[in-house]
Amino acid sequence: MEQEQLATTEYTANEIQVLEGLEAVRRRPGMYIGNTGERGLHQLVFELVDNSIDEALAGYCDYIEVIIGQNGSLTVSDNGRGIPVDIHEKTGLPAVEVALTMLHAGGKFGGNGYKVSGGLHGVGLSVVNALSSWLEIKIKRDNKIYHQEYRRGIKVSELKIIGKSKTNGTSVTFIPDDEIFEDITFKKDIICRRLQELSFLNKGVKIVFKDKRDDTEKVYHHNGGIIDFVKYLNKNKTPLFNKPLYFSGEKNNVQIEVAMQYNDGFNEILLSYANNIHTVEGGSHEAGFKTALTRIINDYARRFNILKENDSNLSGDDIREGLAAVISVKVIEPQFEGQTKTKLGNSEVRGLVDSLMVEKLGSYLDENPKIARKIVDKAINAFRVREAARKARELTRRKNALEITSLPGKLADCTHKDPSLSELFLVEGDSAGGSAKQGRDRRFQAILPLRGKIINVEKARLDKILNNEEIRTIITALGTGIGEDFNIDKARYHKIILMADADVDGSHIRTLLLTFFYRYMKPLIEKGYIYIAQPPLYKMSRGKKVYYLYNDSELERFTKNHEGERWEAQRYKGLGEMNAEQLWDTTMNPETRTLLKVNLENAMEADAIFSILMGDRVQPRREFINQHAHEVRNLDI
Ligand code: 0RA
Repeated sequence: MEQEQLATTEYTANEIQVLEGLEAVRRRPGMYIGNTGERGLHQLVFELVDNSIDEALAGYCDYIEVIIGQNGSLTVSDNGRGIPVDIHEKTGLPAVEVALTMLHAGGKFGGNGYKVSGGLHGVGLSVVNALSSWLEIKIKRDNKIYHQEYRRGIKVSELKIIGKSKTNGTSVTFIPDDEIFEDITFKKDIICRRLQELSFLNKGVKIVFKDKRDDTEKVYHHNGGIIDFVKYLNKNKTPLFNKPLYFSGEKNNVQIEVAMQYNDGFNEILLSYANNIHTVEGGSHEAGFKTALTRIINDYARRFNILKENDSNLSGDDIREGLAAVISVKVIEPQFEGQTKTKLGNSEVRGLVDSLMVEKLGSYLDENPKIARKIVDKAINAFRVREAARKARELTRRKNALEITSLPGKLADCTHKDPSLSELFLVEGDSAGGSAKQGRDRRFQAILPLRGKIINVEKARLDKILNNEEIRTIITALGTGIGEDFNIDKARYHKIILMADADVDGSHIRTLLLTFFYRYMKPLIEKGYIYIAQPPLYKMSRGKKVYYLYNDSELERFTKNHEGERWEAQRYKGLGEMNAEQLWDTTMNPETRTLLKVNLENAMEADAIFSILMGDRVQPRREFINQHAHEVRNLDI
């Protein structure tokens, strides 16, 4: 009797613990997945994919399938060992049930855990379960198929055997909870971009994506791993040599991989990853790579007398001009630091990457003197051009000083001088510029109309870029200087708002400006000073009632809600079609407008896309635009 009661109490305690755990996730989803918007929604998918990738890293899985169902569900399947189903001693429940219902369970079952892990370290499954209105799991193991279903994290069936199977694997299908997420529509391009990245980072793993909503399918499979990644980054460029350099090794339990290839352009693309997580803010692995590369190339140039005794050393920037590189490390206990937790902190990694580079790049250069020579010559050329650009810049600066650093005539400045309160609108076209000047609140809003051609910074060097009229006007208006002289403390505005038409030309100008800021004034993006204005696409009016609609889904909703009523619809083709008052009401008034903040991550992610859209080889660009024509409006944000 006593024993029975004890058992009941224990069971209840367990159950309470489960409910409390999942309730915590449901009450504060942001703590577990960041937010409940588009990002958080897709984080659920990535948590599941990470689990399967972990199984692949452990060496038991080489196939992952991600399927968006017709009903908006999402399935992640793999051919790993299958999540264990045996009874977990402490709870008396099947291990898989523990993984699905208890926070911090999963991942490391009985010491069989993985060496390295990204994501939430195995808490992912229970978080996805807690935030799903429905979830089903199928496990193939021990020649059987097991099955269980959940609603909002609570089981609605016991784990049951529903069939036989000769193969092993795990398959999870879920529908995100519409009580939690603002919108539960999965976005194909967000998912595919990450799957492609994972397939580069985990060579040999085949990742298949299927979208049953429109019957499309993509296969990501790279036996070349990050070598293929680098080739992809250079896809529309002209490489200096055919095969990317590739170095890998394991040191002190840290797995290190580096792939790099130069192109004949001037930009640097360096992507670093720790445990499959994109370390946007860099960290010890990136620092080790950069310092080692600079030192090794300088040593080589001196050893072969390409740099003479009196020559100064080549700088890191010179040596990385035209470089596309990917660094991927896998660390047992990664420490992520920095504002966005995307900076690798483990300090020992720096030296490990450095010594791998010395070993491998050092001997590579000795064995491939022709390629070594090309790399050194490229850096020396970069050094000379940089010197010339610096002189040109000094000239411009002196010229500016003579002009008493006067602000550009086209700029309608604001009266406030406090940058933290001031906004600068960069407006496409004179007519919209005119309306913006009339409509603005002149106390804190400045207007700079852009009319001339903005130079494509992807194709030109700094000295040439600085000769472009529009770019110079922008630099002067911002007050920050540029490149090495850039000083964010001198920014005259803390909101810089790009305001362009919602058409092809507008998106072209937006892309050019974003590329320019990204390449030469990156701190503006890092600090969150750059915004994109959101002008309405439609005006609906009926008598005195007026509504502005900002995208097609708003139009769809509006049409549904006002069926049978007679509304007059106007589609705005450009900002110029709005008068000053309308422009203020819809796009400029801080009380009513919406602005899109540009962050480094979306700018970074867009990087390969920037290059494809802006780069110098025309053919891949055409292919890209044809393929993605319908998405291009979103891509340049
Ligand atoms: C722990 C132990 C074992 C497998 C897994 C976890 C596992 C988890 C997931 C999540 C998605 N796919 C997965 N595949 C495997 C296996 C233990 C054993 O068989 O010895």
